[in-house]
Amino acid sequence: MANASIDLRSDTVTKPSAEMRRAMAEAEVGDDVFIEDPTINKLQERAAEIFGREAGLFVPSGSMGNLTCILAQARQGQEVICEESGHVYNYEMASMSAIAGVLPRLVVGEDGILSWQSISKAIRPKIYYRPQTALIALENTHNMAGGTVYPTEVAEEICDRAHEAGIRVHLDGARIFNAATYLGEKVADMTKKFDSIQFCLSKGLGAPVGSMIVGTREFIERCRSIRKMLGGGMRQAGVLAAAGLIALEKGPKRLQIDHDNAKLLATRLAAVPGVTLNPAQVQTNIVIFNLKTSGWSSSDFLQTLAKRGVLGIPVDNERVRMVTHLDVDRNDVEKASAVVQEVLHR
Ligand code: TLP
Repeated sequence: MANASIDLRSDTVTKPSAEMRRAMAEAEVGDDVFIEDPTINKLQERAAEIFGREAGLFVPSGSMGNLTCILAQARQGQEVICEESGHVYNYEMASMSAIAGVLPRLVVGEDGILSWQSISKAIRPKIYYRPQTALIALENTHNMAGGTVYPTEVAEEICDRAHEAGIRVHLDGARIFNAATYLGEKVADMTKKFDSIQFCLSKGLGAPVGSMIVGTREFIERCRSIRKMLGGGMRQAGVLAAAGLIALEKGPKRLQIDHDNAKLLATRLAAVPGVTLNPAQVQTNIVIFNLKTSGWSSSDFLQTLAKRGVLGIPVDNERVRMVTHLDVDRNDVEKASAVVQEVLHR
């Protein structure tokens, strides 16, 4: 599998560039638990600056970033509102309940996008014998809805109204730069009302490892203790931050290429009988299509595809996800689409 030539399973599969590897080898390092790694410090300052926040914190993964923010903002027995197909609920090993002791309260979004109207119905009344809503977690872009983007005014309304109700709002912004590219807006402007933000360096931006949390200095100091509690206090992690800095500076500038490739992939796939997909709904770098009318299950289809050197992942028994990234180009997308056509119509 790993030798397949066109890997569309995720934008996490990218390999660090030669420039990143050089920077990693040459990185100035120190012990980050003593807050003495200059490269980590620089990455954290730069992330905070880009998001217009006081401080940032490097964490090993997006999952740890989300959990850290939940632990910092919700107590055991409280509720966290999240979208039904959201990552934090479906793909993070139930950490919010297993570790943070909170109850996820699910709301169904339209293409993954929640509104204040849908959220407000799930907010608990302030009665002492009912669990209390502490936090709302939004995901932008929304992964399993196919990389969909929150209009900034929708996210802002949720933040404003939540704050009026005494509820905090977390952003799982694993792919927030993809959302920014789609909207043509700055991440600082799009996210200014959120209480906490987690974004990934290791997805479309191309770093081998790592995510960032940004927020107020006080919030980040709290997160630093929680990160240590979770086992995420790292030592000479500047070797990772060196790649992260390049990802942060250069990654966002090329995301439009991934979006164009995803659109092309979607257009080609939509033309294949047996594939149900509306290319107009593809906003960023994630393409999800349905095979129901082809008679194939997603797992049989993907196994057959893998034998021909194209990889995707199943969303469920009928749906398949393919993600474009910096290690695939237009030509790869054309080839992958041709292989899909071939497999479905042998
Ligand atoms: N997503 C991965 C898989 O876990 C599905 C992927 O291939 O897309 N938030 C969102 C929205 C994510 O998509 C992911 C990873 C995470 C958080 C977690 O990041 P990591 O993998 O660094 O823990």
